[in-house]
Amino acid sequence: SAVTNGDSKPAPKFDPTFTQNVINATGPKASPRIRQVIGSAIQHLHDWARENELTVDEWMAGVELINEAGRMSDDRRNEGQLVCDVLGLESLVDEITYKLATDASDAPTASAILGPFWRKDAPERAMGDTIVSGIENGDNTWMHGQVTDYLTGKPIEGAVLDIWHTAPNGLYEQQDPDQPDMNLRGRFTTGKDGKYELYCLRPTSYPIPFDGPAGKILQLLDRHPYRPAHIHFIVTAPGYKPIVTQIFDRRDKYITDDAVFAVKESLIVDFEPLKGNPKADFELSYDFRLATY
Ligand code: MBD
Ligand code: FE
Repeated sequence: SAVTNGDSKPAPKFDPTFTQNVINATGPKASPRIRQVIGSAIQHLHDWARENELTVDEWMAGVELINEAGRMSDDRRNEGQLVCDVLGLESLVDEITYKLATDASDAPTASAILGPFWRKDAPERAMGDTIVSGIENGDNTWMHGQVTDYLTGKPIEGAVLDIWHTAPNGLYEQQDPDQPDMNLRGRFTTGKDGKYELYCLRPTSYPIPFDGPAGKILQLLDRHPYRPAHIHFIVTAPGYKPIVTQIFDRRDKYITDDAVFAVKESLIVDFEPLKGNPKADFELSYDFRLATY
């Protein structure tokens, strides 16, 4: 019978063997993981199309969106990743990959998504240095803490803290021609005591780029593009599992409404007013706990 979307017509029946034929086309040399993951993706995609009676026009609109994400992407903008972020997919795979990290206080520091704005080769800076340059209107913050082994509590020497965050105008330096190259980024290496200290800004909430496909999805879903104020970190140390994470400002109005669903309770921090330090108006104390392999 004809396929229609009419309310009074019975739901269309589709040939149930079609999807199995597509999956069975997989050849013998496909690796077991590829066979499993892509076979499953085919099954879910087909079920999704059938359940929603997806039309050719709707499917093509999705294809255009994917193509546009590809066209927009370069080494400064990863639109494909941003599309995944607004759909919650990067946060979900983070959770799946790092399920060992829990919110318990004696667990390793929880992970959070990398996001599209990390850059390799951030400048190596001396302990106690600032990552801020050329910004007059920021809330300077003294950030400090210790990197420890989460089981023994022992300080970790030679841990590298790679940090990055946005300027008060809501832009990472690579999005903003007015910021110096590598502004608000740096790498700091701990000494014997595992301690670190640096100067950064108290960040502000900011809208993720919404002039492309990710923004289009937000608009179609009647959603806002804001992320709560956050600072990104990758913490690495010889013999330890690297941690990719972010910390979030408790007082931010988007703390319970992150456009990319990355906030975890143990990653929420308090910026405390700081007196008597000419270099900063806020203090932030945060420790990182790493697990061995
Ligand atoms: C960001 O700044 C970010 O950190 C993530 C995860 C996604 C989009 C923009
Ligand atoms: Fe970010």
